Amino acid sequence: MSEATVLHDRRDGYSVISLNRPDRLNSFNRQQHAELRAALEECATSTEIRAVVLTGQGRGFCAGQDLSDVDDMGGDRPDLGKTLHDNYNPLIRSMRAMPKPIICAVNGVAAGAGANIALAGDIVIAARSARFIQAFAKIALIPDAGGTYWLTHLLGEARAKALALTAQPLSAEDAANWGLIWKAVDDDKLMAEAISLAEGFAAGPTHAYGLTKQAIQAASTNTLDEQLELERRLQREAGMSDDYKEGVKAFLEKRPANYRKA
Ligand code: T3D
Repeated sequence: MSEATVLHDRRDGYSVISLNRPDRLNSFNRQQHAELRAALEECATSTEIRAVVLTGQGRGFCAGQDLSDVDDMGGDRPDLGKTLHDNYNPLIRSMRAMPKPIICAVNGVAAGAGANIALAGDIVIAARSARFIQAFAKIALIPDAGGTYWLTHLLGEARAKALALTAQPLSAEDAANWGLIWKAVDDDKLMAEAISLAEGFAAGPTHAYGLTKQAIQAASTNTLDEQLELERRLQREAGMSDDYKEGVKAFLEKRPANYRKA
C-alpha cells in the first residue's frame, strides 16, 4: 500500500491535517486529493472535531498540482476543466462550507493551487520564510482554486493582476501587510500559534463560528440590505441556541462558558 499522502492527527477537540508529499513540496496527485477530501469530510461531520489546522510536511506548504504526474493529469493536453471540476473546486467549496474554523498554517512555499488552497482557510498564518506564488502564468495557465476570487476580493484588481501576471513571489510579511492573510510569525512559532488558536476554538461556540463564517463569506457579494437580512436570520438562529443561553449565563456568573459540541 502506498504511503499516506495526508496525515490526520485527531486531537482533543480539533484535527491537524498535514499534506504529506514533502519531496514534491506536497503538490497534489489524485491520491492526495482523495485523502484530503476524506479527512475534511470527517472533520465536517464529527462533533468531536471543532476546528481544523491545515499544514504541510517538510519545507513547503503545497506547490499546487503535481506537474510530473502526466498520467494523473491526463496526458500533455489534459482537460483541466475536468480536474478543477472533480478535485479543486469541490475542495475549495468544502473548506468554505466547513461549519467550523479552518486555520491554514503555511509553513513554507505555497504555489499555484497550493497558494489558493491556503487562502481558502478562515484564518491564514504563515511562517515568515513562506512565500505565496501565483505560479500559473509560468506554465501558461490562469490562477485557479479560487485564486482570481481571493486576490481580487482581498487585494483589489491592481495587486491581483500584478501577482497573477508576473507570478512573482509574495513574502509572508507582505501578504500580511496587504491583508491577504492574517499574520506572519517566526517560523518556530507557527505551529504553536496555530494550535493555540485551534484549542481556543475547540472550547468555543462551534455553531456560532459556523454561522459567522457563513455571514462573512456572503458579504462580498451581497448588498447591504441582503447582508442585514442574512445577519437577522442567522442571529435569530444563534440566539435560540443552547450555546447563547450558556454564554450569557456564564458571563453573569463570571465563569468560563461550557459550550456544547455542535
Ligand atoms: O490539473 C491541473 O493541472 C489543473 C490545476 C492546476 C493547479 C496548479 O497548481 S498549476 C501550478 C502548479 N505549480 C507550479 O507551477 C509550481 C511549480 N513549482 C515551483 O515553481 C517551485 O518548485 C517552487 C517555487 C514552488 C519552489 O521552488 P524551490 O526552488 O524552493 O524548490 P524546487 O527545487 O523547485 O522543488 C523541490 C522539489 O519539488 C523538486 O523536485 P527534485 O528536483 O528535488 O526531485 C521539484 O521538481 C518538486 N516540485 C515542486 N513543485 C512541484 C514539484 N514536482 C511536481 N509538481 C510540482 N508542482
